[in-house]
Amino acid sequence: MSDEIKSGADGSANGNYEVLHAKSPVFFDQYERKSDLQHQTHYCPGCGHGVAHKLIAEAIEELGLQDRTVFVSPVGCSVFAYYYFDVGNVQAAHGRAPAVATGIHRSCPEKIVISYQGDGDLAAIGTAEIIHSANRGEKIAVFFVNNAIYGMTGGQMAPTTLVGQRSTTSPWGRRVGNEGFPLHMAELISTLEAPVYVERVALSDNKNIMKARKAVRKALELQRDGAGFTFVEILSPCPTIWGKDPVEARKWVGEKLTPVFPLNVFRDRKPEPVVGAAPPQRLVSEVLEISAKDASVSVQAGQHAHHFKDFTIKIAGFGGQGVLLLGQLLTEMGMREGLEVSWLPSYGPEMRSGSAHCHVCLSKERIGSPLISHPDVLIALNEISLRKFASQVSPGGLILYNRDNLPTDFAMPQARVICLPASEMADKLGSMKVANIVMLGALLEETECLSPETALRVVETKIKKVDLIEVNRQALAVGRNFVDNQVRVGAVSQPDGFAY
Ligand SMILES: Cc1ncc(C[n+]2csc(CCOP(=O)(O)OP(=O)(O)O)c2C)c(N)n1
Ligand code: SF4
Repeated sequence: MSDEIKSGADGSANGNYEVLHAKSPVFFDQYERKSDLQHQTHYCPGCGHGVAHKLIAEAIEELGLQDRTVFVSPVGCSVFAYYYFDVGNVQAAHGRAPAVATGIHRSCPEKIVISYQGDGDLAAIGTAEIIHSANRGEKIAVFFVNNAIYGMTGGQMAPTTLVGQRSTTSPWGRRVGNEGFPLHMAELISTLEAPVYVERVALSDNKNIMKARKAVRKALELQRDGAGFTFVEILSPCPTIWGKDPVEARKWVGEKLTPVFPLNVFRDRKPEPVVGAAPPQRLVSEVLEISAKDASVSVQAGQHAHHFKDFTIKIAGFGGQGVLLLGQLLTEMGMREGLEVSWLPSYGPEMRSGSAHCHVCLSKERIGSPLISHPDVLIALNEISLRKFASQVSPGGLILYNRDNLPTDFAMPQARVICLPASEMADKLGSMKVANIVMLGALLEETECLSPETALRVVETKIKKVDLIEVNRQALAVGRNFVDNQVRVGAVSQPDGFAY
């Protein structure tokens, strides 16, 4: 990708003029996240997304906002905006970009947060999110790329599809009696009180692209000034799905889309002073209930030697066995010991009795994905989980199984197995509920992945009922002792570990 092309036969400026094509530094030099063709975008020729991206990148650059910008990309053809923009990037679930942007801006108010969305994303699945974020006056810039169709999925009807326009889901053309009228999002948003700036522009010709450029810049300027919610609707060509060449498609924006979606500044005003107090901002340590006392323990616990770069644990059982809670305890312990952590729960609609599992990563480095294919440890709280997940455990990994023995017909996996009747042990302590804490004790004793002192502290913070704290302490100790005794005594040792 060359930054500069000089005119003239000899390759240098010919004295009359010099043509410069500069790539905004807000775009990456090379699109390394793409597997091939890393010098070009994934968009079709003539697609409006590329132009909209360029206008946004230029405005970010001109306003000097690159280091402060977080770009929330949608689901749709622009799902991969993070391939291109060298800013903070988050990719939101379909339609949820304004909600994600809200969270980002509220927790990092100094950031310039962009929600970039197509018409299927914003005006169909995400109608609630856009209306409510606009109504709350969130300080985010929304760029709404309206190409009157679902591009990415092959041309289904969008809320903005024109009356009579054919799509794969309206093959005879959109009929008002059946599919209703096109939604005019800019007009809708401008009926709300909070938004400060709402404009519709079109990528139909150079003159209108220059107007779009100004609108994009203005929206970002207002974000820089902390003014409030800004919304720019960009009528945009989708040559591929419309079945037109890029030139025809651009013309179609001007001739067909613009009459239905008139270009206008619908709102441009100073924000009203906010009535009522802003919601209280609480410290993260307060929200997590980490007191000064806990913080001092976490410094001590931070001295625990972690004999791993990363350590992954899968916990599985029935809902109600404390599967998810055990995962949360481990991640909180990891956090307090200064590790990167992630916790990914998975459970059915049932609150109790259905199967549940969660993935926990503890790492000294940033975690790429919270999903674990081959855990170092499986904690199987029931037989179904053992049968389902044992084969996933990394060779040389560990399985903690909540029974005296493995099922007789169970093929030994390539992992060490410790069978401990955690539920029975918990029952003897007076509460079946602490079987998960017995397992935690066994895990800590066997792997030394985290410090038992941190475990105690976290359990004490999490358990609200004072009379339950003692039984949890005992459960932790019982789990640790079980492993300790077995190892010391040598128990029934098997060639591939100790299963008994
Ligand atoms: C929850 C969910 N529902 C549906 C889909 C399928 N889906 C992916 S993109 C898309 C529509 C995208 O259209 P639009 O927002 O107009 O963006 P464009 O591709 O035209 O830029 C749909 C329905 C999905 N990925 N997730
Ligand atoms: S399908 Fe349409 S919106 Fe998607 S990249 Fe191609 S031209 Fe752009």
